[in-house]
Amino acid sequence: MLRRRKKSPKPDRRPAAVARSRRRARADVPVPAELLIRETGTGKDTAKVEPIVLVTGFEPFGGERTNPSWDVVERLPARLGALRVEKCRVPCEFGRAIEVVLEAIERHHPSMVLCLGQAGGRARMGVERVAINVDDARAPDNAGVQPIDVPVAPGGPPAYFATLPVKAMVSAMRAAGVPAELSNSAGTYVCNHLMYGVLHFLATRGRGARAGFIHVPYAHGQVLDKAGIASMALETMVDGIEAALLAAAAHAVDIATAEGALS
Ligand code: PCA
Repeated sequence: MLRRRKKSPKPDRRPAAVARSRRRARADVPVPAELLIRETGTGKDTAKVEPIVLVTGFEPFGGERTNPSWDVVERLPARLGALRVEKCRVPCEFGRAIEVVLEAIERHHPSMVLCLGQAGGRARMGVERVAINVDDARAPDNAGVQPIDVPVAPGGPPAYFATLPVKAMVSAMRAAGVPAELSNSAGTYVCNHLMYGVLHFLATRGRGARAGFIHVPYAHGQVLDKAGIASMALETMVDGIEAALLAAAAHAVDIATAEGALS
């Protein structure tokens, strides 16, 4: 039988920081940045700490050896104007893609989230306006899963609009000399799935962070064996994303330019 140890007076097991917190606060000691409420881009009265943007890109899929969405993210600087840039590489897998990005959101507490994905065949940078609540995969994802007509979030709203200023971002990319367009469909594959998942999470538990999605064309190196297919230089895409991020940080409210589509 196990013998009970004699009880000795309880030691103070609180972590040192907690134990110390009994001390009176001193007015001249600054509050550590990580304890301040982060700037959300919406209020004037939030503490002035460096705003953080989380930018994500996907791993290769569909037989490609690279994915320009991640190649662009890798090339972004760690700082952009007043923004601190955090990066996250996302698996091209239904479910797991959302999990990985939500983990990164919990880790970095960004005020903006911009996800990038490859849209092979498109000629311009495409800022997505809307994500819809359906997975309808034309091909299996990188885990071999192929959902057909399954909701991203059962019981969730049919769609979410991007909460970043999509038109200001398109216009800033063009001003930087980068071909860009507003897109009204992110498709029904893993990119739409991720965009919907992130917007759904932020709408329900987001502390005011804004989010959006940009589809990028193939990089030049991907079309060497593909005739008649559009591509863009990675450096041009990087210029575009930098311009889009700065525009997003500068516009709490979107601009009202005519970007509508006829069909
Ligand atoms: N593009 C795919 C998924 C991953 C990516 O980069 C899409 O458009 O859904």
